[in-house]
Amino acid sequence: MSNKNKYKKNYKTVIHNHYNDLNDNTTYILYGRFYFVKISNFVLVFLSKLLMFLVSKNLFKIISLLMSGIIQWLIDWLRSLFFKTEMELTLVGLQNSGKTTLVNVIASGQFIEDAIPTVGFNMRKVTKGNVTMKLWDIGGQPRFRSMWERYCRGVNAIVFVVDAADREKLEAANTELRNLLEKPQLANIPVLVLGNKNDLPEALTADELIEALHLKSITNREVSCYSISAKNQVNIDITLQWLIRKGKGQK
Ligand SMILES: Nc1nc2c(ncn2[C@@H]2O[C@H](COP(=O)(O)OP(=O)(O)OP(=O)(O)O)[C@@H](O)[C@H]2O)c(=O)[nH]1
Ligand SMILES: [Mg+2]
Repeated sequence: MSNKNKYKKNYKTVIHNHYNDLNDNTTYILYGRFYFVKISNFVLVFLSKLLMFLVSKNLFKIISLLMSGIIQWLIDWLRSLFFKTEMELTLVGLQNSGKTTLVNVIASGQFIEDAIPTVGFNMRKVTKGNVTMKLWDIGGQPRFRSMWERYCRGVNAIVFVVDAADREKLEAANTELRNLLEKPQLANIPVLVLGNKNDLPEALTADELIEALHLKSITNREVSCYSISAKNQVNIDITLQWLIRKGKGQK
């Protein structure tokens, strides 16, 4: 075979192979696209059918699940808010008025008959629901009264306990309350006056105590007054509600 013929044959073979390659690639690409479109169509149809099935069969379930999830989230959020509520309260008042007894009742619900006079102060942490209260119970004897102001600084509320049945000591209670409230460091701190021992017949009512202690003349802060009995646990619930409201910064 001459060189010319050899060249012609090789040239034909190259051209032929080239077309074959082209055809193979095109077929491959076409089939690839075809399967891709087929598969993706199949997946989409399958998913939409599955969704339709779930929605038609379990629509009520899905909605209730969603609702319960949202409600649970809301409850958790509110609970987390309340758990953060920590407050400090200071109980002051003349000796024998019932401060330590009241703290025991709030903490354990029990009346302890023979409470011993407090020397200095006691501190108790009490948790009620989602509120943690730090209760400073200060001795009421004259030698401890100079401490009252220091322990009342920065608290959420001052609880002034009065023996409502001990009429002879009312004037002294009035003087001590005035002395305390005129301290500039204690300005604006809300005060709850508790007329304790209302289980005794000679005890003053809340209105009588408001009158006797001239509470209506105190206008530069919030003052409330309840008649309670730590012994019989009378009005302890409204006392706690008042205190907890102060912890949450509510009026
Ligand atoms: N009848 C009656 N007695 C009470 C009541 N609360 C307290 N007492 C009595 O009053 C006395 C004095 O109670 P405390 O709790 O020690 O008084 P306090 O204010 O803490 O006294 P100091 O610590 O000295 O300041 C005790 O004998 C108690 O049993 C009450 O509601 N009714
Ligand atoms: Mg005491």
